[in-house]
Amino acid sequence: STTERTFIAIKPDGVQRGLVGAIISRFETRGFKLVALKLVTPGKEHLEKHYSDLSSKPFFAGLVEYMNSGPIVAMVWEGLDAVKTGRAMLGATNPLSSAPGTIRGDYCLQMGRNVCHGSDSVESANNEIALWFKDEDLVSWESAQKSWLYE
Ligand code: YYY
Ligand code: MG
Repeated sequence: STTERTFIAIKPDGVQRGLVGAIISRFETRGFKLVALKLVTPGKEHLEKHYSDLSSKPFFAGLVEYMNSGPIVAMVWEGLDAVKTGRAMLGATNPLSSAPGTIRGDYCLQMGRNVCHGSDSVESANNEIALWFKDEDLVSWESAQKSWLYE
């Protein structure tokens, strides 16, 4: 649906490496509509919740430490098939397997420094959006591009 929403986050390495503009630009120019955006350091507990399904993995502690190492740009993007398309734009989890032209395939090398997060299903998108944003932070607006993006 054209109103599907996904949660996209630029991780601390993406912010530190000056990739905020480039990553936002990809979602903007693809045609997705920005619904919410903030720069945050949400803390360890919040990040453990965000990755709670990975809590038993050996890399979990390192992952949370990395995510807690600096500011994160948290965003909600809306548009046709936003979750699956967002994942395709990110590329594979391991940047060495990400195709050139994807965010991870263009901007990073190692799994533990893969610059960007994107929801992996509509259900997890809804959970992540609710974890990172209050309802009133989600802005309702109509893009002037709508009729040029959708028939
Ligand atoms: O959704 P995605 O970020 O592509 O991968 P997940 O399986 O959800 O893992 C989240 C995060 O954990 C991943 O972006 C890097 C890190 N990670 C890791 O460091 N080592 C692994 N073997 C798997 C994932
Ligand atoms: Mg994931």
